[in-house]
Amino acid sequence: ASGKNAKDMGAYKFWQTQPVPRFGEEGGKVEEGPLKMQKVEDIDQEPQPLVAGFEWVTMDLADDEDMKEVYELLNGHYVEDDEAMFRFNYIPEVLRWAMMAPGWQRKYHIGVRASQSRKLVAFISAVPVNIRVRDRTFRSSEVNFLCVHKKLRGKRLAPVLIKEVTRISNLDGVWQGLYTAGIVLPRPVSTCRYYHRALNWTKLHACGFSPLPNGSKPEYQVRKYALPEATSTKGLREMQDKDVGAVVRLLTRYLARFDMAPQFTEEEARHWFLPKKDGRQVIWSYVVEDNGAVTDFFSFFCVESSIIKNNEVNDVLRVAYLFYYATEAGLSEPRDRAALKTRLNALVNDALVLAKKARLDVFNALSLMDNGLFLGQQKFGGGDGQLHYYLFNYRANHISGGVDAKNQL
Ligand code: NHW
Repeated sequence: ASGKNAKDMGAYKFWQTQPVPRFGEEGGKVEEGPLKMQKVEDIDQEPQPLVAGFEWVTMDLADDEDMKEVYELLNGHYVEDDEAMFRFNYIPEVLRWAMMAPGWQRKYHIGVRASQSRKLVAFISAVPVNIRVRDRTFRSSEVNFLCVHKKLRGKRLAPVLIKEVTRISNLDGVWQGLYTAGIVLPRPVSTCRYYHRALNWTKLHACGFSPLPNGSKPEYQVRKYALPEATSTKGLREMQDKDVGAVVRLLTRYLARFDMAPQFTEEEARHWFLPKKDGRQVIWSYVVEDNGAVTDFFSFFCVESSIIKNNEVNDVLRVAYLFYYATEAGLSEPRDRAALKTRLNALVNDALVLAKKARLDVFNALSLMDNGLFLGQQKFGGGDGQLHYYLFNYRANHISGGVDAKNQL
């Protein structure tokens, strides 16, 4: 997607100067750890100057005016699919959820303004996250919402923004970064494929998201994706504040199965999973309670995508993304895959029912965690998109479980 031969490091004029693993070094096992060691006192106190006519700003997302500017930049210029049919529409509730997570600081909401017009023309952000890679856990900056106004593309502004979020992190003693992207950069630690499950097939078809398969009829598709009115898992209910401790413990045990995962504190779990009561709902989380014990947990969030037609936006798709989940119900031992498969299918089917009730149009999931156990059975179809996971200043052996876990899918 980047239009470059992924093997040719020389083509990455910026990335070849950064502490990231290079292509061509994939083979064999490497010792995992930071690529470059530095000291806070060696880090520049001031940002790199911008070209004439532009200046750095920190945005105040608690301020409605600043939030509106960030929203409008992203709404008009953030990620689109290859055919420019859809573009993410991160509403302020989602932006607050994503960028004001525990430990957030305003200085990580970095903008660039045109000096004369005062217009916000570029942005990058980060929140802190404790990430475990196999048996080592380290603090890192999770970088997101890198965006440059369409009229300023190709002018090497992105590297300047990336260096600035790196500098701010370094001054806080944070030396590692975590980020995902649809494009290939040096060098993914893991790669996942997107899967989609129609909830409202008629709307997905009308906007060009879901083609009518050869030989099929619209009514067959509608019937194929029909869902029950009510959930079926006994003891399933919305997650509440009193569940936070139990959910963190359950999730920590479950995520231990995987080579890379965030480590949630209770405060973080409260933020990421409990629905806020004001504004539009962003996150949905459910638990199964059995005799007073939380045995299962799942969550999904919603991000809208604008439907673009002839450069105009008239409607949005409401897209659910499967978020974290964990289960121990009915498992005689944690690696009991047959029991796990049955349970996850029941839970994810309930998640689909709940997402449909919430009037979401499509449910997305990635080829990660144990998703291979239910994607097929729950009628998810493989999409065109891939998501590459990257670590900055950390050498790690490749993490499978994504697209390369074919036996699961
Ligand atoms: S991925 C979404 C990124 N945003 C979009 O796709 C929005 C639409 N596109 C744009 O706004 C989620 C522009 O096209 C952007 C590039 C701004 C993407 N990640 O300024 P130039 C995230 O937000 C490299 C990293 O001329 P442009 C995660 C590209 O390879 N690098 O391009 C963000 C080239 O370098 P090369 C990317 O089109 C993670 C250089 O930028 C990239 O005007 C950031 C060209 O720059 C991407 N998505 O603007 C890294 N896209 O070496 C964080 C392009 O090939 C690292 N490039 O010559 C960690 C930092 C924290 C460390 C803490 C210690």
